[in-house]
Amino acid sequence: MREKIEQLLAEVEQLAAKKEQEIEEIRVRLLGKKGTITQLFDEFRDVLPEQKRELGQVLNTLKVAATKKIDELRTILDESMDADEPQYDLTKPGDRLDLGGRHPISVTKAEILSIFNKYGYDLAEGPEIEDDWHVFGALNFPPEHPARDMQDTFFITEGENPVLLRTHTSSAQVRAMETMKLPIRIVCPGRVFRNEAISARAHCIFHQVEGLYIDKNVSFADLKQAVLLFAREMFGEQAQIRLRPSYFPFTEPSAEVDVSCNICGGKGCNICKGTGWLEIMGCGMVDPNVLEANGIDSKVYTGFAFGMGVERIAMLKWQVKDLRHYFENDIRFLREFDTVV
Ligand code: 2U9
Repeated sequence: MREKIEQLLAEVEQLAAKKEQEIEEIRVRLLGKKGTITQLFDEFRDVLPEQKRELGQVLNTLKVAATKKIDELRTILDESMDADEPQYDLTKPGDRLDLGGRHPISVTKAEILSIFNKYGYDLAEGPEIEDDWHVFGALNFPPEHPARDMQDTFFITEGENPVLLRTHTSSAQVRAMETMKLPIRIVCPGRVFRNEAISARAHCIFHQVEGLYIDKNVSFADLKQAVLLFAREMFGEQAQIRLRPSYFPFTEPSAEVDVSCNICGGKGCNICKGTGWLEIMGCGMVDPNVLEANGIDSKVYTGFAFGMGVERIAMLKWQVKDLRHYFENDIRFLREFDTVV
């Protein structure tokens, strides 16, 4: 045993290592549970009592020497690492990558567009910065209409035909009427701007999708069918709709569309405020004044139009109670949706 201890002492003296992994291997080989030195301590139990004192001393010397050597090797390695290039531990697990995902408003907008695309609607887009004619004039807004007021609209310039931020995507539909040949069947998505106080139900910036269909013999029944098909694709096969009379300058007759509440199935709950119905959009037959203002003969052509707020549709679909969540981009909120990885 003594010979073995002396041999190991000499070996310990010569130990060298270039990597942390090599040092760890040395430690395990000598001092680990089944290490050579640990085994010598096991064998020491069977040594004759008269040899115990002397052998015990050298065995302890060996253990101390090995421990000291391993510490030394670590210090040398640490110092060399500080001086050299940074060392990389390729065995370390990688950092978690937070991949981005699509915002729930983008997902909802894409879903709305894909439904109408399936029914033959083309995509049409227009500028966010517009003039008075495309936002109001061509859409039958009388000069004294409140939307033309500074209180309701963000104006960039003043004067005869002011420059302003569009308050609806109808302006993009006006531009489409200027350039496209009839019949027209389009959907216009985009951001719109209204001079409103921000609350749980309103924001000064929001997203709309509007639709327009102009052809010969387009009727209110066609409009009702288009709205019903959309409601069923968006809210489920069981969805019912109802139309309530309304007023917009650009449509006559006009209606607000409600869908049967997808939470209580129409029985009445706190989401639908006990009514069984949720308002999803507005619609109507394009006012003949609008057709004429855009060079379309209203005796030959008729059309329907509809408009919806994307945030509102997304709130109803996912039961989000406060619109402001969509603008704050809190990752905890966004992760609630399947759209963020
Ligand atoms: C043209 C002619 C008519 C678009 C329409 C609505 C009804 C409507 C609102 C829904 C909620 C706006 O986002 S909201 O506040 N919109 O109710 N929009 S019909 O009518 C048009 C568009 C273009 C040439």
